[in-house]
Amino acid sequence: VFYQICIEGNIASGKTTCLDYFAQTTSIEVLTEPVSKWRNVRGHNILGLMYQDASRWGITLQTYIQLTMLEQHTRPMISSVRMMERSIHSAKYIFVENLYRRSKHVASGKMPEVDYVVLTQWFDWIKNNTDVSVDLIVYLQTSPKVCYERLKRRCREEEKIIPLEYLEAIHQLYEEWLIKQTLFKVSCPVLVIGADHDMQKMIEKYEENRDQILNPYNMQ
Ligand code: DTP
Repeated sequence: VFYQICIEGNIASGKTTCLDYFAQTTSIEVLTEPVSKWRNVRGHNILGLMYQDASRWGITLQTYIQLTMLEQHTRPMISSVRMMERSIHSAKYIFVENLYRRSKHVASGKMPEVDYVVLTQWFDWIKNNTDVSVDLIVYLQTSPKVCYERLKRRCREEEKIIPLEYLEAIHQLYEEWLIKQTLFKVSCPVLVIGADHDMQKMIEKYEENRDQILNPYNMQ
């Protein structure tokens, strides 16, 4: 039996710390988000381009992210448990949705309907014809303000122009998807971990939740 666990949460919610903890203290397979690929597609930084001009580059980035996520989900398992950072599901249900939806938030309503429809048809085809299923979602729940502070501190070049409103919009969608469960169907258990704390406290939380995370069927 294979378990696939996805770590989900806002930008700078601490997913990397979580993945590092499990990579260092267990023998499970840990896949980090292929963000370096998005920053260098034969020399093109499409993540940076998207942050500068979401209307022009949204579809380009999302098409590519969908491909890199599909690669991650369908890669042969090398151990019985695999943990990955985000998923093809959050790429679509959170980030594509945010680009497409019209709201007061920055970067919302920036994707033309036709781009959204084409991406959705690709996504639906992938879901129906390949196995991108997940056994457990671990949701690192943060407040957007805390993420904003962390983002400013880490100073990643592309992210300098991200306003608080963007993190609030992403947060809202995550809450609708995984807590209220009104956005899209969630077909696996969700473990929510409050993640506004410092690193030391977060490690303690991962220790506390370790067995439950590593054996998702415990949750049902
Ligand atoms: P953490 O701080 O939680 O460890 P991170 O290093 O911030 O995680 P992210 O998962 O937030 O890593 O992703 C890195 C960057 O890519 C960040 O600027 C958000 C952006 N990003 C991720 N997925 C998408 C997507 N589908 N569409 C647009 N941008 C995305």
